Amino acid sequence: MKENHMSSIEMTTTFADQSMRETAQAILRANDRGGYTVPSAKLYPFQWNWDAGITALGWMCFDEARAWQELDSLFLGQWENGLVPHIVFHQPADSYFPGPEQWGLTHRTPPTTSITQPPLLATMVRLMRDRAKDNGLAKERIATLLPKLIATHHWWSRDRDPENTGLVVSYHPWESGMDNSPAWDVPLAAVPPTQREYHRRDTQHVDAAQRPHKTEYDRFVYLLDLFRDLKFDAARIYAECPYRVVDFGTNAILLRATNDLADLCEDAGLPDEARAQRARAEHMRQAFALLWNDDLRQYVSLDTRTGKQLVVPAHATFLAAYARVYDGPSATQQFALLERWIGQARFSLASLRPDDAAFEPQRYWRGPVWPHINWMIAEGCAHYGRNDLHDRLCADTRTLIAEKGFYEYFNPLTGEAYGGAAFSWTAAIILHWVLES
Ligand code: 9WN
Repeated sequence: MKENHMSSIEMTTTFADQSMRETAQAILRANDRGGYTVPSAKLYPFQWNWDAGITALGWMCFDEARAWQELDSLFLGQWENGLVPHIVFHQPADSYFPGPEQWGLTHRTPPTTSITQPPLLATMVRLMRDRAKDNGLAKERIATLLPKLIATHHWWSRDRDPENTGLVVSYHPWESGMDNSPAWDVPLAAVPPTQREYHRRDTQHVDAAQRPHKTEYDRFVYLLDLFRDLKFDAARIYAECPYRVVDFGTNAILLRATNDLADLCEDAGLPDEARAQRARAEHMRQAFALLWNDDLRQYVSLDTRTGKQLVVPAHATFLAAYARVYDGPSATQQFALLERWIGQARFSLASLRPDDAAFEPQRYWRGPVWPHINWMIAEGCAHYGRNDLHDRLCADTRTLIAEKGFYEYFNPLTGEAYGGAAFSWTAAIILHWVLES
């Protein structure tokens, strides 16, 4: 008689997976504020742009209607010019600085910030479409979302690349989503510190050693006041903002999203728009040559105020795989670099190369492992046939979260968990990626 017995190892894995799945779903439900998800209850009590995109992927694994709603909620904050803000303040909360009253935009409904975040939404929509079981619902939701996505991409080209260089600029480190990366140290030093008093809230929730320094916050605040003083005028900000950086991560994410948007447009019977997006993607891809650094043998960001590259070994370089920019030889060389980087810490992937002098394994974007970036880089590795690297990133992500909890980021040397607990995109990454791999 043939029986379908699981081995004890398989059973343990299955139970562990089941419990991770249940925890991840429970976190998303607990962070749901009625149509949008907060990244972490106290630390980040509003809806964030790129968090929403990744969190929607997580919802998609068990509640498709709710997943689409996440994006609909985010787009309630979209500006008339196409900008999708970095935070949408759907409801008040006093546990975060800078809250809605700080940005000069409380007249908007809902209030928002005046900056944006890495533009991954078109890619998320495409992945959601590919995963959808309810194809009718997906088609209907995409029909509503598509004009909004197109408007965002036009805004990026028009407002953030007014000289048509093929590369878009960021005006605030928060726009990179990698807020205090050592890559921003030099351009941020050119920003004057604010002279006004302000009261940070993040260090009430998280140990200050895991967060940016006051010198950085003084400049973060100066910049947000500047945007309000310049009346959010794109041309004036381009001309006057002291911080104007081509962030490699943002550009790689935008390149990928532009190609995904073109595919969505083709599907929707918009061939002219699809063609325009593909042409833009090709223009971007060619411009990436300016971001290659021969000493580090990796991609870096560029300070457009000085024309100088920001020569810092940040892990954003590996988003080039997610953006599909490698040819054969560069893929081989970059994956060899990735292997060496992985070899320098117990858990991958450190956000800064661990042998760099600026490496701090506990401080935010200056060393720690971030689960959602692991997924994006691993996705790129798998695309180029490097399933070994994909699997290593995935296994480390699983171990860190299984052993330490659903935290915001982790120490690559010790595995210690940091930042916000019960974190939404960490839960989403477990559902969308780790449990599916
Ligand atoms: C500022 C919400 C956001 C993420 C960013 C992450 C952190 C905010 C902060 O949290 O940034 O936007 O106050 O530190 O750096 O990537 O989107 O999770």
